[in-house]
Amino acid sequence: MSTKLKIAIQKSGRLYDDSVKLLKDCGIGLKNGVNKLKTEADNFPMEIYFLRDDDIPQYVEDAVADIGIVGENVLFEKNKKVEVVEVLGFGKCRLSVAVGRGENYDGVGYLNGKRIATTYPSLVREFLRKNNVNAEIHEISGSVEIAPGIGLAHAIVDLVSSGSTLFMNGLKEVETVLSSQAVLVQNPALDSPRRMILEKFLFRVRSVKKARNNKYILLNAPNEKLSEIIALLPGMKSPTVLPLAEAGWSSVHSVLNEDDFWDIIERLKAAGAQGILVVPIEKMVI
Ligand code: PRT
Ligand code: ZN
Repeated sequence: MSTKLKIAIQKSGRLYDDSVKLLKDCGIGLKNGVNKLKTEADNFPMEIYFLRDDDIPQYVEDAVADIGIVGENVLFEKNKKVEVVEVLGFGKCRLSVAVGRGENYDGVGYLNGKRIATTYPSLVREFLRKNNVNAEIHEISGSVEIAPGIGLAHAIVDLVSSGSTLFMNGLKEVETVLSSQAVLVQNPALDSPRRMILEKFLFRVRSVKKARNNKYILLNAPNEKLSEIIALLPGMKSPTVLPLAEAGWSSVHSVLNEDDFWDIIERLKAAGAQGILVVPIEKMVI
């Protein structure tokens, strides 16, 4: 049997859809097997294991899986011997300290002598140590946000994305312990056939990430404005300029980064660009 790279992804939950979508965008389709623990890729030497996110760092350390997709929050809490190969840009959240909305929070010193409920004891211990705070950590396994309301703790450390869970429980976010997103991790001791498959996979992941961060833009411009408009467009090399059927006009094609997208669009319009079309890019290979 030829070598396959084993990847662990979350079985169900917040990282599942984005993990499967990433594989799909990399051209890796999953066989619809009846076995829910693992499946094979259709057209790539890869086996996919579906696991609880908390177990993924350990499985990768133990080489049960060669690579895995997991949130940095879980990765740093578990502190296993795995290497981060790529940040993936999804599953973004913050691990934050929250206290009752009515509390007079005046900095980390507030936490001295307090009791903090969390499912992330290691990260909280590290945070308290760095900030010279002496507080009691109370580890619980879930529903951390209700701890202050039932008198179990004065503060909590939990994941936050929109903030609505904290709000609904009468809490306010006061410190960020960690900003987190999903990352691809690997076992540090992959053999060379597996490393080669990982390189192939990573090449695709990076192309997909680039494409997600960029848009293809087409616009029409009067020729006398061309140099001003071209100066606004970074592009991969320089923009493509094609003459339109109407004399004195050209069509300009380029690639724009998501970060400065709106800013550049406004400046293009101001410079005389018309009929601006923006289209998603499926893959971007540089
Ligand atoms: O079953 P399994 O153990 O695999 O799943 P799980 O229940 O432990 O994890 P899951 O699916 O909830 O989250 C998986 C990963 O998604 C986390 O480890 C994070 O890396 C990432 N992630 C991103 C989040 C959130 N955003 C998030 N908002 N994980 C959890 N939350 C929870 C948070 O704990 C709180 O209860 O959502 C609530 C807060 O959300 P807001 O929007 O109200 O602020
Ligand atoms: Zn979990």
